[in-house]
Formats: sequence, C-alpha cells, structure tokens
Amino acid sequence: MQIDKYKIDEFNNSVLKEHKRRFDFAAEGVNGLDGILKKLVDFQIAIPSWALGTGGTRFGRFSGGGEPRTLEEKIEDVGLLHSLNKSGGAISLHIPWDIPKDAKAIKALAAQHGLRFDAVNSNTFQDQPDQKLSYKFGSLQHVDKATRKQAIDHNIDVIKHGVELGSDSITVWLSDGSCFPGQLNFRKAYQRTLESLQEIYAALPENWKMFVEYKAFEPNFYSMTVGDWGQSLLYAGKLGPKAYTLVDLGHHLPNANIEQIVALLLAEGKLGGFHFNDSKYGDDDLTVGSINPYQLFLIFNELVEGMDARGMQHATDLGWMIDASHNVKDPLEDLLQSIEAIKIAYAQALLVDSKALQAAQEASDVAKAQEILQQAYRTDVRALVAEARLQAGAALQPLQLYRQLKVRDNLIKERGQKTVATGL
Ligand code: LRH
Ligand code: MN
Ligand code: MN
Repeated sequence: MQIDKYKIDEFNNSVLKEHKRRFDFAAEGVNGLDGILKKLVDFQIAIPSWALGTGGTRFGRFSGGGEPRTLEEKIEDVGLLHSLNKSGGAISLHIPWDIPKDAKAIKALAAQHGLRFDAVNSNTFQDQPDQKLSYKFGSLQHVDKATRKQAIDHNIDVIKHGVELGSDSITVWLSDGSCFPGQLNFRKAYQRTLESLQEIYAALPENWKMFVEYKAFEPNFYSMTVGDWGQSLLYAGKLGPKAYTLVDLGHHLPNANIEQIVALLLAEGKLGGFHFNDSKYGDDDLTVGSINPYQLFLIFNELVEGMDARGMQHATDLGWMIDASHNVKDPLEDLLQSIEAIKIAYAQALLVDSKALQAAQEASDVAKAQEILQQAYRTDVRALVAEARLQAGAALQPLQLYRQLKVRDNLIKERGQKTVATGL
C-alpha cells in the first residue's frame, strides 16, 4: 500500500482553515520562526525495523494483524509513516532479524520511499538456529575465545551489510553481564569486551561510527558489562574517535538525570545518538513522551544548547532513532505518536530563550531560570510542528489521516490477520 500525495493534499485542504487559525496564534511573537520551521522539517528520526510488528512480553503477545512479513514490507510500512509525516526518513535494521538478501534491490526499494539506512544493529544476545557456539554466558566478554571470535565476526558481518545499504554506523548493544555474584570476574570481562570491541572497531570503514549502547539491567540482573554511560564512555574513549556512547532513554536506573548525562557526553564530544522511548519502571519501551514528556523536553534543551555550543548540525550530527515496542497499540499509530512527541519536545527546546536563561544562570536567579524553561515547555507548539509538516508535503494530522484512510484495514487485507514480524 502507498499513500498518494493527492490524498494528503485533499486531507490538508479539509483542515487547512482551522490549522491556519492555530498556527497564526502559535507563531505570534516567535523569534526566528522560519529557522525553527526549517529545523523541524529537516529533523528525521530513524524507525527500527524490529518495532513494526506487535511487541510482546514474556507472558504473551497479542497481534493486531497486517504485520509486515518481510523486510520489503517493513520498508513499505516505514514508507507509509514517512509519507504521512515526512519525519521518519530512515530505517534502522537489526541483523539477523532482518537480513537484506539482495542489498541493491533493498536499497533501491528504500530510496523509492525516500528512505535511507540508519545505524545497523548487531545481535549477540540470542542464539540463532545455525549458530555453533552459545551466548548463554555472554558474547564479547565470553571466557571462551572462539565464542568471542564468533561474536566479533558477526559484528563485522553486520558492518558489511550496512556498507552495502549505505549505512554509516553500527550500534553494539551487549546483553553480556552476570546474574549472580561470583559468576564473573568484572575486570576480565571488561578487558575481554574491550579487546573484542577493538577488533570490531578495526573493521569500521573510514567514515563509520560505532555506537556503544549501555543498559543497567536485563537480561542480566546482577551486573551488565556495559551497564551505564560511564562504562560506555570508557570503552568509547579507549576505542578511538569513531566510537561514541548511545543513550537509550529506558536503560537507566530509576530517576537518573538523563539530561545531565546527555550534556556531559556532548561536552566530551562522545555522544553518538539516541534510542528514544519512554518508561515508568525500567526498559519499558513505551511510546516516546507518553510518561515523562518534561524529561524529554529537558533532554532536548540540553541537546540544542550543547549542539549549538559545539557548532553541530542538529539533523545530521547525531543518530536519532526510536527503540520502542508496541504491545497494545497499532505499531504504526504508536510510531506516529512517538515521532510527534519527539518533534514537540524539539520545537519547545528551540523556543527556549537561551540568552535569558544564560543570564539567569550567571546571576544565580533560580526562579527566573525555571520560569524560562517552563515558559517554553508550556507553550503549545503543535501547530508549529504541523506547519513544518505542511511545508514538507506531509499530512497536517498524520494519525487522523492514517485512520481515515483505514491503513491498517488495508494492510490486513493485503497481508492477512495472522502475520508475525520478526523483532522484539
Ligand atoms: C536492548 C535494546 C537494544 C537492542 C534492542 C532490541 O534493550 O534497547 O537497543 O538492540 O533493545
Ligand atoms: Mn536500545
Ligand atoms: Mn532496550
């Protein structure tokens, strides 16, 4: 299924008058409005290939139907999202969940939908049916050299797939760690992991980046060998200039000050990118902005401040990806909501009066500083985000149009009610 441009135009015309009214109100008094709209248009978020089907927990999975059965259908789904909001112009693959058999054809198909390939992800947290050695006790940290080698080779293979697709980064997330005290020699696990990562790093093409993703717990519940941003930063620092830390918002211990982590990683030139999601308890992988939108705004505030201070391009100098799982909602609707939440937080951060905030900070005027931040956060920027979509040729209200066009019903008709996508 594809959404014709005239359907988008037709829909936009039907809501244009109301939009103009809202936009005029929202735009009044906004400094540098055109620049803000341009930044919103340019900002693209990569969609994870593993989140286009219904997710599940270890207790069950309840499919919604019409899930993509192949990589081609996943690309088609991301294409649908992108034509609705023109903000999801990239796809992030998890290998071997999604192996591009004919890379040329897959790349061409993605290009037809206006999509490029973002970071490729390796998987050494599961055993594959044809795999010789098990990752039950870790991969890059494993006590057995041959198992480490197998995991290293897999990562190098993933890089090769990425090269063929035109990707320029690999995200390495390791489930390595231990479940019980005494199971692991921390120092040796760290050393082995570092040496394994060094071998993968050595295989990176010139223009490539390696993102080292950390996570506090799960599936190991006593220790994780890349358990927090400090550990990730240690690895990235020792690896070299192409290695960066990747922040998945759900991978912290409760109440972690993620915005401060982001600010410091940026200041060190070691922030590589994001896996956006939201959580209340742990790695819940919920819709972005559904639980704690203020935190999301504060993170974007640090991003805008820190990237501007370093002269970085918002849209291109970091990797922006979603990493979520959709257990009870239609995955495509959920992703539309996540992208909207990201854009809203970004727009609000762009509205922060940074000069006034700096002055308040320098004067230690705490109340003023808080007022300035909350002034931006409490501004309803939805019409600005919608206007950016309109300018990009997308739908003013993507979710409404998705429903109006009965996209899911059509996908079910095309693919069937009982389809299962690979992924989480
Ligand atoms: C681990 C993680 C990591 C994986 C993905 C499937 O929790 O966030 O990014 O690659 O989930
Ligand atoms: Mn992640
Ligand atoms: Mn995760």
